[in-house]
Amino acid sequence: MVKSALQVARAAYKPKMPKALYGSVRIEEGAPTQSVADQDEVKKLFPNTYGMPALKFVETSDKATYPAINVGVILSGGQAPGGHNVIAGIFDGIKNLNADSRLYGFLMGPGGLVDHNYKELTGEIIDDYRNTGGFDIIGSGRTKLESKEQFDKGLEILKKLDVKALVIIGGDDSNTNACVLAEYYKAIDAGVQVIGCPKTIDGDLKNEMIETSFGFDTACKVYSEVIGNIQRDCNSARKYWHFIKLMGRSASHIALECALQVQPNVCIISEEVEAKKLSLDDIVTDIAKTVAHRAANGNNFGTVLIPEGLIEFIPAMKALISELNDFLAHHQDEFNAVPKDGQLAYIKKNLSADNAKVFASLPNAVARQLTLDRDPHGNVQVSLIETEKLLAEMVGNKLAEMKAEGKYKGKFASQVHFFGYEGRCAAPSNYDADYCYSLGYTAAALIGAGKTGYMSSVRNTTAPAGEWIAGGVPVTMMMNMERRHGEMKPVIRKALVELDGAPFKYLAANREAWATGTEFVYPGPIQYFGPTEVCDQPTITLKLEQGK
Ligand code: FBP
Repeated sequence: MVKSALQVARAAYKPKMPKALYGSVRIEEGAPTQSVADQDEVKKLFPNTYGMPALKFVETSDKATYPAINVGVILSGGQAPGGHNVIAGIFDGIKNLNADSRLYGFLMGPGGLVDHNYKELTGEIIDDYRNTGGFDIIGSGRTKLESKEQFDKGLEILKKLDVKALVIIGGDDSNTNACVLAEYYKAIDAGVQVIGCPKTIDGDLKNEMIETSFGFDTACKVYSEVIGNIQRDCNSARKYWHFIKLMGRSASHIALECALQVQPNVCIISEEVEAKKLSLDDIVTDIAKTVAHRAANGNNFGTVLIPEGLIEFIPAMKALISELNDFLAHHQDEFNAVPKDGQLAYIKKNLSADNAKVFASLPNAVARQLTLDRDPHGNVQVSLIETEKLLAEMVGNKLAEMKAEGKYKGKFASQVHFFGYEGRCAAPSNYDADYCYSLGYTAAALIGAGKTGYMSSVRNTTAPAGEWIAGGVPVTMMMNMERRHGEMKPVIRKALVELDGAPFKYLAANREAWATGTEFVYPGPIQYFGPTEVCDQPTITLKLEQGK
């Protein structure tokens, strides 16, 4: 395999870890925990894994000995930079417990466990993937692990390989399923521990014990680099408005972090749209006013950042999507059987009057995108909805109206972009390389301590890595009950942008100046080698959240 010069240099990088993890560790237990909401329901569903204490690893001089252990690992869902380092951390961590421990990777996501597709991950294989982006070491997939049949099928191969612990690296939905699996294996005394790791570029798996999900840092840095380049381009040619949609599912964390990094003219935050009950027309009018204002100063160019989940947060659209989700959950086959040219009419006919009206008001392409298959967790695949085109077109129309009324003089030409896949497999930043390796190593320590139903947790990450705090947080602690596929289910609560949080407040305090002036920042590419202030910075979101 030919490797780039940077890949060769990065292979030699030794990720930094919390100081406590370098030697032997002792566990400090916190108080029993509660789920974030719906305590009675969650407790009933997880009688064996509910209420466990949060854990913290501290250094000890006592030397413990551990038996060799076989561990399995699964990558679940969308790629996020640093996944390979989580696996390297698990590998080194279990070898540190006992040199005869072995690691098996299940291939192409949770489906690999159910279908018994796996490979042993040897030291040689691991070395090839250290500090690289991607999930290609074993592949990833979106199969939802949820049925007893799948769990039992998985157990067959775990028994055959003598695997005593399984690490599931995934987002909120995958970690919810990891917890259901932990509960089931504990209930039947299967002798298999299950540990989760917080992955997702979306940044929406976070709480007081999980500061950030891995991959968010690198992905935002990659998008910010490219948005910065676009800003410099548009500030040079001065003839385009760029409408840039950013991945992130429902939450606007990625759009917000990129805005903090690049200071665009406009950044929409879905959570604010919902709170202020803004309509699509309100959003379009706001952008058009900014365009007109800049045009009055001779600036017929600018940037608009759009979170990919926006459409779900416009109240009228939210109600429509919720009814569509429930309806399609029960009538998917019937819908699929309707000829393509009759599908929109079929949906309209089956919706309540208000929602049918909203549905009918949408451009056909967007209406069709809303009816596309849900992902295996029942979510609308918002990345497929072309909001950037919708907004660029609607702003153009609004400006034409304003021109006719004499309220706008200027030229409007737009370019649209969607950034998502470009950043998901980038080589991890030093932050993600260190954080991921530490998460993996912590997972190994949790396994050594015999724990199950925990998520690996590494905190205090705005401090130098040596001062990071490693431990475990019971997955049930993050759960509440939500409606999925038309039924109430226990799920990890998604962290959305908090409008009273420091990152949003910073945006709100500065956005007017960014809209009217041209205060673009050009962050440039991720740096791996060089001064700490250039190479080892966490996201601005994290720094503001921690008052740094
Ligand atoms: P998860 O980390 O939650 O799996 O998703 C990350 C993500 O990149 C989302 O931002 C995006 O909406 C989705 O995956 C796209 O899915 P797919 O990879 O299936 O196209």
